[in-house]
Amino acid sequence: MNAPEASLRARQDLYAAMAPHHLTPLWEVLHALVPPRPATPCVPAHWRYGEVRPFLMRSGEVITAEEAVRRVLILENPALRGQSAVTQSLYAGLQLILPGEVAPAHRHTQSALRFIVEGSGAYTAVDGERTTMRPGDFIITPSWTWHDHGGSDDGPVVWLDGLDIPTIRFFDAGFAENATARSQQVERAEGTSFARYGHNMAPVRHDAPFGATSPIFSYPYARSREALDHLERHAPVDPWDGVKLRYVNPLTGGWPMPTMATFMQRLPAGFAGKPWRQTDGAVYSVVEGHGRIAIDAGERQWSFELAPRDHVVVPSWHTARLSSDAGCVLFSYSDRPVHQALAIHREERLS
Ligand code: GTQ
Repeated sequence: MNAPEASLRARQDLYAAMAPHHLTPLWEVLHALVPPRPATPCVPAHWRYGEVRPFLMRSGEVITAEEAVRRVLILENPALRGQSAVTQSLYAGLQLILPGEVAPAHRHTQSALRFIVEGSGAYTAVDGERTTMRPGDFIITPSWTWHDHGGSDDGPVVWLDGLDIPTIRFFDAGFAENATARSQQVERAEGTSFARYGHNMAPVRHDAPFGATSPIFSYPYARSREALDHLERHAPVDPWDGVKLRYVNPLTGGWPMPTMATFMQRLPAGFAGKPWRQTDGAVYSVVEGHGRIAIDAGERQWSFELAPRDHVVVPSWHTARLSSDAGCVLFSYSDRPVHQALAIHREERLS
């Protein structure tokens, strides 16, 4: 519908007159504001570990963990450069700690997950307890808990940092504080949280020590892998996901963190998955083996060959399909708990 020239001019005059009053007409932007389907500015992206690792190691030569506070290379969505975001709501980075180094204690309202990518024997401390890092472990730093990280005698340790930084920024709810001591005091033996909460049991008179966040702060890879192996051999394989489990908060059965969902899945050898799409954008970390993810956004397609320690982001409502010739294991996280809390989560399994 084309309005006559004169009324178009009248409209432009009106918009120009109201602009200094911080007013703007809805009808000029309505379809972009309320799109028929998610129209994310994010794009799929793949970070090959072979390409990223040399930059991480060079970072280790030019700055210490102490100077950097956190020596991290941020995985930025190519369409969101400068925003420190891998999707509109999630942050991802690869953190390096070298032998003898300490990343000093601080706390913040942003929640963090650590997924160990390379090396063993570094530790992270949360609320007076340390946990030793091993590849494939999923570790939680709950909102507003003191945390510091320390290096391993055995060599460099690299982990994926998944934080809800853009979500907290969106809500303008970020607070942070540095501790006076470099490292926090150890107050409990390593493994205490796991003994209390990690065996399908809980203390008789327990409280939830971290509120909405799981009281388990390290979910060891050996346990997750054992479960996936058993299910691959003895239970039906899902045509979309292969064998996929979600991590849980044992006190609630819900997600381990209020803002981020975490998953681990095994694609059996010869797996050729069916396509799906979901509103929660997700970040994948390849734990073991090789595979492929094909992503389709209608007008554009991507296909990424996955190798161990690679990272991939799949934005909202992009159709994705997983496959593997020889089998592989994938860890992933997304903002699904927020979608579910807002009752807007959607997922479609396609054929
Ligand atoms: O380890 O506390 O990648 O505060 C970004 C911000 C890691 C951390 C990041 C952080 C941390």
